[in-house]
Amino acid sequence: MYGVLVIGAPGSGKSTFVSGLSDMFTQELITVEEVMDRLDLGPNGALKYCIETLCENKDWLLQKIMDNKDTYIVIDCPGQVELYKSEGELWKVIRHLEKAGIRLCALHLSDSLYCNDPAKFISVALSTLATMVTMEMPQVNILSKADLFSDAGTFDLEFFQWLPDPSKLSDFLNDVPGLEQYKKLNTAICEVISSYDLLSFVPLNVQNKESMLHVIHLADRANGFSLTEQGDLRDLVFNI
Ligand SMILES: Nc1nc2c(ncn2[C@@H]2O[C@H](COP(=O)(O)OP(=O)(O)O)[C@@H](O)[C@H]2O)c(=O)[nH]1
Ligand SMILES: [Mg+2]
Repeated sequence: MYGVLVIGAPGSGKSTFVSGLSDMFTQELITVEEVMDRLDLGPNGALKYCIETLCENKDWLLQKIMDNKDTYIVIDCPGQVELYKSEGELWKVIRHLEKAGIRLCALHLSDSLYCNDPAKFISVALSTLATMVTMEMPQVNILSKADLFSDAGTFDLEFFQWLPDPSKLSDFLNDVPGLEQYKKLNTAICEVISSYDLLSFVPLNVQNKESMLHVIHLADRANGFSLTEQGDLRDLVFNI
């Protein structure tokens, strides 16, 4: 079975994207609202409690997924970045599903609004990179709400897609009065991004069918689903 995990900061457009793909919703095990009410917790504490409960019930989740064989799974994840840590509950749930043969990839959404500000974009790039490294699964990075992107800012959208030279962004930061003193730090941060050389982004506008299809196609390639439709991988190799 194949599927995608839709992740990214709150408000980045995860639920909108997921609802464009499917109209099914499962909140059978536990909900944040219920936990907030019953245990008198705030939204973040309740979310942590829910993820811990899900982790304790990962066999239940696996069974639910297996009951729907031949279904493509789309999981709308919470946006709190603290959930995406190595060996954390979500990480354990994903490893559990992978072990059972479910091939997942992550679609990481970031709001393209942040491209208009180099400091914000650097922080988006760092958190995207951190998720790639900690979650240890194929990841497609999306710049959501591309229809709202305006290139009146620093660079056009193409620059952010391939991120050829993040040090260009730190040049902008160094020009901001008061930030000169952080020049070395900014340069070092940008060097982290370029030395990993893992980041690229794909724009997404959920109102545009082609844009949605393009992102789905990339996810299918990342989790291997597209290979199943084209037959055995060895056929592909031998036919070249
Ligand atoms: N213009 C535009 N707005 C979008 C797009 N995707 C999501 N939004 C809006 O962004 C807001 C947050 O989206 P939501 O899906 O709730 O974000 P989530 O917190 O990541 O699940 C909502 O008001 C959506 O209507 C998009 O592609 N274009
Ligand atoms: Mg949401």
